[in-house]
Amino acid sequence: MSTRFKRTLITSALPYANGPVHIGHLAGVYVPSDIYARYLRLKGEEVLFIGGSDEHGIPITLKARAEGVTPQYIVDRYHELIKKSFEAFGITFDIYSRTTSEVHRKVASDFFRTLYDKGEFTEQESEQYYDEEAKQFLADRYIVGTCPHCGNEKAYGDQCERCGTSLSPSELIQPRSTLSGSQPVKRKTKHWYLPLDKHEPWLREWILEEHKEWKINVYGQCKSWLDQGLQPRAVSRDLDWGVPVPVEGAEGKVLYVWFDAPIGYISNTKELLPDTWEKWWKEEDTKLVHFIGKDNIVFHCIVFPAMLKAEGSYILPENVPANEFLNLEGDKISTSNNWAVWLHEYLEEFPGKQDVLRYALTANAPETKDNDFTWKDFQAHNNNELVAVLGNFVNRAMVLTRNYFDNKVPSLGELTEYDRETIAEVEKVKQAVEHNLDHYRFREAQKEAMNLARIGNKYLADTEPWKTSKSDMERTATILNIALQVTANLSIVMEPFLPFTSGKIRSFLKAERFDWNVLGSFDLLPEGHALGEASLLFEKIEDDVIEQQVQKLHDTKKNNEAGKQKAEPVKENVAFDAFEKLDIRVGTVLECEKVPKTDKLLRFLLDDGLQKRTILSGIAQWYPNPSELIGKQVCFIANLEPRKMRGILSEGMILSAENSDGSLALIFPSEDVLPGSPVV
Ligand code: B3M
Ligand code: ZN
Repeated sequence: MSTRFKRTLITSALPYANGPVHIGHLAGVYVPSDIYARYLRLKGEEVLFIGGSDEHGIPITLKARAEGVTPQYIVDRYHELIKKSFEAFGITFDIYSRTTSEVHRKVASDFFRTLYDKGEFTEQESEQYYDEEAKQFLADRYIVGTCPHCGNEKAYGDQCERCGTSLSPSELIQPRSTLSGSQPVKRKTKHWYLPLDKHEPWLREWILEEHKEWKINVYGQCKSWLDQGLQPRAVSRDLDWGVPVPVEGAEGKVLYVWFDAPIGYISNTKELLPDTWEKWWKEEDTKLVHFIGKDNIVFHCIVFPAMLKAEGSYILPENVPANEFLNLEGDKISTSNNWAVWLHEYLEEFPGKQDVLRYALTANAPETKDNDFTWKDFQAHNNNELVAVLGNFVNRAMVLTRNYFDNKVPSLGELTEYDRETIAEVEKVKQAVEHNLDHYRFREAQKEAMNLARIGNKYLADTEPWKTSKSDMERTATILNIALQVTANLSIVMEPFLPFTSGKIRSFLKAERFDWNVLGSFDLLPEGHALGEASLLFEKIEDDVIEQQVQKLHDTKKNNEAGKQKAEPVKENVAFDAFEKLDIRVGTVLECEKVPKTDKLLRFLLDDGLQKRTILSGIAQWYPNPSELIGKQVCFIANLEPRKMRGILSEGMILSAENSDGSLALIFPSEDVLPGSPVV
């Protein structure tokens, strides 16, 4: 650590509590931040590692709506699940809290108020879509309509998922609210903005000049944002889920989720250390490091620093080592398509194998470009590296010592030239690992750590203690002493990467945890020290296990696609005569047109076999050219109590089939029949 800093505050992105966490989260953010925290702690440095769930924002309200439950119910469920998964993978947060906590509400609210009182916000009125039926403003995700680029009728107000174009709601053709289905109207609303344009000059200097050492992907993204010119950003929203805007006249408005979420790092620190949290956030000798994924770069490098600067008493991040994305078997990980390896499922299916996943993810970490996780690759890392190199070496050192030296550390005799070379190589590992970890190159660091096991393996293969034991026990003792010291070194160097394995090695050696500083030493285990019981560190993963996982992935995706179309449960049985009471018939469409001043209603005039009958049907949005229906035959309920809608008497109901997305399709008989024919 350079002399400027006395302590390190590590934060890792707060995952949205709207679903479980998957390998992409682990690879991109939580494993690297945990490696870093463990490494610094082992070095004896003062470290704080902050995590938590992000429990506000639209995706959570959408999920709640889809399930018919409250947002609180959703976040309670996923916060617990996420927290447990992280614990199981050995992510050593000092605190894992949540943005619905009381502390957070207050810290975020006060933060806003401070900026407000200092005049750091601008106020702007803008027009936003409003749903008059649901009586609320609509977030972009709550509006769907036809994509102006590809014609997809289910494009969202912020993006078309078919062609990938970013949209604004006003670009959608025939926009409709997902809350009520009605056409939203524009309404004026007032919001508070953080004038990023005002902050641009110092941000340019701070990032582009003073932080040229940031990872190239991070620096590049910041530069491109800055070069495009920063715009004021709204920090409030019209929504009923979030931290209320603490200003008079702001009823119905909450802090924008990206305003309150990063403050979550501060509130979680405060929750953990109510008396001393400020030294972590406000003293210049704290090194603040944010671990995030690439989609969060602008918020952590530009928006949050601008908020901190505007507040005035906070330090700025020293580094933001953002990762790119991890794909899965060649495709983008997707929660909604269930194309993911979920951590809670992995834990059930591969009990005790947390380190294997940690290892495979770090070996393949998307540090400088997007990377792909494949199960084959996972198997190869396990079988060819963990089993064949690390596990094999430790096992040989242990078993040979048990066989030849009664499970006690044998004495070190005279060293050969080759022994000295080996020792020199081991000594170099520390520096190589440190150099990479200090530069947030976790993948390279792990490779260097693994190199230690390779050195050990090669040493045993070259010195062949099983042969020397036949003639020269003194030489054999030296060889195994060296091998055991390498094993002890492995327990140190692997601790940040493979904490469970490292603990096991220590238990084999009956050793306490060593400090990082002694890494590279050859006097870690004293002569005569009695060793513990050893077992295999890793086991081979067979092809069928891997094939099953790949199959499962494809199956769940398929089921999921089918699931989207899944039918409603069948209603309660009714007696036959209840059915017979309904008079369902076929009628021929004589006229069909949209009811003026409505969005949904079509007026049908049917020939019902006896007379002409008017029926209104709320299917206009799916039949944009109603006149094309003239001449078609439709099914209708003839004896439904007539009712008046929009001043027109509707005499019955026309039958349509409803799709899972709520769209409706008329039902036609498969061939023409006489008007008035009963449906039986
Ligand atoms: N919840 C977005 C994400 O999970 C967001 C991160 C917040 S970090 C303050 O990608
Ligand atoms: Zn499109």
